[in-house]
Amino acid sequence: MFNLILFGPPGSGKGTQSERLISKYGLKHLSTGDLLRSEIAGQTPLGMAAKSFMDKGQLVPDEVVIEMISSALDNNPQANGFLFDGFPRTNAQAEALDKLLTQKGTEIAVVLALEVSENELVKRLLNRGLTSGRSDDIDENVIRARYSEYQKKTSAVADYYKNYNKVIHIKGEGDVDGIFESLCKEIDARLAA
Ligand code: B4P
Repeated sequence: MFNLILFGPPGSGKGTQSERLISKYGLKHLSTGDLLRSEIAGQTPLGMAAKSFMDKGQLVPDEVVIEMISSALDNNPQANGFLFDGFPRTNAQAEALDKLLTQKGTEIAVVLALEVSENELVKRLLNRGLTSGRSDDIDENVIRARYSEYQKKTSAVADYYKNYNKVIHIKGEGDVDGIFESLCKEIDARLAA
């Protein structure tokens, strides 16, 4: 089983690159953002609780997303491996993920961290907001709040995995194909090892 984390600030290209990576490597895509948005669309109690955080650009409480990921892992026993997109976003989530994977006799192979400047992130997300219908992409203040949450709570997750020598930094600016090639090079090297 090959498990990877696609890491980076909001708007860094995690969702965009995940789509291509799952299709090339046959991994199961687990995006906490997508899972939360589908709960919101279904107007479930979990979705309604999550929406109030997401609309302000804040992270949803750890216990909610950890429970969602735990169920998703249990519901996919046949997967060849998982691509975690937008998870973990706090050290508590990273520790919980390690435990869940250990219980299944597997682990994270690599964390690929996309690097993009704040101004470029804001530009991309405002641009996506023109068509995505996502309420958290329309207001620049909410986008900046998401970036600030990333700096306060999420960037430390890279240090958590650095302790295990699992983090590779990838330049996330430039054309989507070139970034995809850089990601594939790192994955292929680990699959061949
Ligand atoms: P997510 O759904 O994870 O959203 P994101 O970080 O904004 O998106 P992503 O990074 O995938 O976007 P992409 O770059 O592909 O999270 C939304 C919210 O959910 C969070 O704020 C939080 O409230 C909550 N949440 C989710 N997971 C959570 C967790 N684990 N714990 C707590 N809360 C959680 O796309 C951005 C745009 O850039 C697109 O328009 C794309 O076309 C464009 N783009 C991509 N690559 C490009 C490139 N190379 N050049 C130019 N544009 C590019």
